[in-house]
Amino acid sequence: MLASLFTLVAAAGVASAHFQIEYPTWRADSLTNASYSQYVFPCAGVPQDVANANRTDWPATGGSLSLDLHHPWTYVFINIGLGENVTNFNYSLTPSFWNETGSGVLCVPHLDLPVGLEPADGQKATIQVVTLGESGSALYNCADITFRTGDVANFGGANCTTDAAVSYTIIGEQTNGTSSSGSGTATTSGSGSSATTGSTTTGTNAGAASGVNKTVLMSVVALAVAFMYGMSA
Ligand SMILES: [Cu+2]
Repeated sequence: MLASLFTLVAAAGVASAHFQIEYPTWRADSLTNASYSQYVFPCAGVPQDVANANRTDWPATGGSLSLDLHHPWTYVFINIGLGENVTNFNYSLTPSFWNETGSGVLCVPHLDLPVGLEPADGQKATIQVVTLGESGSALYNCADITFRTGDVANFGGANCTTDAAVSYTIIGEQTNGTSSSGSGTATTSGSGSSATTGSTTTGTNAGAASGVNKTVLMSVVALAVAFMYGMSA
């Protein structure tokens, strides 16, 4: 039983499902085009000057992000780089990364920009989404944007909904200097219900007592359960 479970986990690592950036619209479809691979850093092998590339106006104070995730769980990192042809994604929109569970749409109504990043109107940039699975191999996708200080068609509110099966927690930064490892905290969670309220969850760490080890353990259990269902379906 254990052996077959590990076989299934290994098979999931090479599945072609991967993920999609729904909003802002990704540079190009990296799922169905055989010449792209989401394993390729930094943008799935989609060149910046690809024909018919998408570029979306996005608020200069930060905006919303919608992902369609196809794996049972993943860790999510979101970075941003300035310019028209970005090679250095040196700003992080997830100073504490996300531990996401469930296959489906995850929409976050508002992502804060890092302190000190105050882009001018018309500043071009690229958002890079990195997801990481159990094997440590990462998947990449990019969405090109233009920052706008004025009105931007707001994707939040009713358009920003998260599937009921999808949720995430933010892995808290370690603040206790006396322990060297294993004492990070997962404190803030997002879900289908909270994602529609427009509340901001990025970067808040309340210092709850539950540890990372418990979070990881629960992910493993959830994964096992997901595969059990898959095997019986
Ligand atoms: Cu995949």
